[in-house]
Amino acid sequence: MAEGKVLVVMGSDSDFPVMEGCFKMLNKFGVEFEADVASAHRTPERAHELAATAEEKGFKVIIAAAGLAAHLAGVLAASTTLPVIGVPCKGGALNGVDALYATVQMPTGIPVATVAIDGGSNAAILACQILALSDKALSDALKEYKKSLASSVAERDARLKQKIAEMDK
Ligand code: RP5
Repeated sequence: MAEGKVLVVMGSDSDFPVMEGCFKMLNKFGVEFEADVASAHRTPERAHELAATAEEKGFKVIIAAAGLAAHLAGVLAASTTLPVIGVPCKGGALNGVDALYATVQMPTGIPVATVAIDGGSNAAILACQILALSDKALSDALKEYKKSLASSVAERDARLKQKIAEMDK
């Protein structure tokens, strides 16, 4: 098990398909997490409470996922000095662009590290990288993971060259 733990807050359980990749990635790196549903608009007090008590509960990083007018990450960031990673979720008439803008455009003083629309897996990796600053084993595991990404690109490169070589001239 990694040393730090992560609090994952989702605006709705309907965000689960986006966040499944996040949970899988945290599990892959042995990072303990708690997942909660809390909404910036439907349950603002609960959202505030989760963020305000996260540090004393031992969490090191917060990941917040929400769609539509996605104020959740910003609302959580307003109530803590822990790093907050925002995941804008696709959906609604604007297909996630609304959530991206609402999550990323934070005023000075209250930053949210925003990943791509539906970027749940990257949110987990970024959280792991933050925890890895003080966790050598996790840092080593991340380095191995990045090496495996590089080998998969080398394999794709070889496959591409093979396909081109087999094409009719
Ligand atoms: C947001 O509204 C949630 O994060 C979700 O992405 C979206 C729709 O929520 P539900 O109506 O499905 O609960 O607050």
